Amino acid sequence: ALCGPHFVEWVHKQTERFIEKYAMFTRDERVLVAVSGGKDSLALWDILLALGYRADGLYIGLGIDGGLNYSDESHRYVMDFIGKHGGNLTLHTVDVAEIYGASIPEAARLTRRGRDKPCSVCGLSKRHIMNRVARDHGYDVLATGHNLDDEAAVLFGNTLVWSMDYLARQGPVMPPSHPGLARKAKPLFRFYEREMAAYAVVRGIDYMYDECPHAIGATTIRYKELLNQLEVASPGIKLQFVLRFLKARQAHGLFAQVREQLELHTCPTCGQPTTNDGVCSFCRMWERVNARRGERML
Ligand code: Q46
Ligand code: ZN
Repeated sequence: ALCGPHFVEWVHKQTERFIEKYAMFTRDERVLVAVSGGKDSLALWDILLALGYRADGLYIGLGIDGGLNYSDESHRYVMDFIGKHGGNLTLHTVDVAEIYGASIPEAARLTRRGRDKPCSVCGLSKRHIMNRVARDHGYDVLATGHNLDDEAAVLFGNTLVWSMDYLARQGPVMPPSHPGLARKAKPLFRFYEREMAAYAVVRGIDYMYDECPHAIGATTIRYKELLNQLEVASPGIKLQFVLRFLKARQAHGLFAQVREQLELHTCPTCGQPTTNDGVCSFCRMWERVNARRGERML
């Protein structure tokens, strides 16, 4: 119902309100925005810059092609965004193959973890890299562009199987799980996906329109479709689902015990937190990948 300029103003005001309401970060803190080249992460970076936050970017090159040249194209959109902002934004770029020895699809092929899909190798690696870059460069906060549709779908999935660990941790802002790590924040978690798409269009942000080729058939996408059907019948249901969960958890201390019981150790190889008693899953996986690569080269 708003014209372009008023819609942009509304998005900025709302984001500022969410950042303050959920105590995500302040203007003095340094924020690292994980940018994938998609609409949500680029919109988030754009909004934070417009609001005067100290926001830098992080792009992770996963080496995914899938017939779309997916990773290279995504990177091009990120560079295009930086160019449109005058070229003087700070972007940290991590090329997975260059640093760890194999692209995500290659690593997935070399481990049992990714026999069907590279997503578990990918998720594990992205989480580790985001934590590492934020820690190594002294960022206070790691911000991601998750929107309401993402949050509702993940909550739906976690609720269906009563995944206590995840239900205990899902939220718009999560304190650091370990000394030296950054806080995690999702400033867009109350915006619908279509609102972010509209924001990108109105602001002239070009973005990678295609989903990652490995996202096809993902359970989260099925949950999103289901929730969209529910939303048509009961407008506002997604927002209620997420907000009432957060309220109930806070008011009744739900899952507090699960959070307290979650024992984290420090990985002796990389120093990041892990539930393993020893080397973390990320380091183990890459050790295995590189051992297999070594065997193949012999
Ligand atoms: S990027 Fe990676 Fe996603 Fe592609 S391989 Fe799967 S997890 S679908 S968010
Ligand atoms: Zn480790």
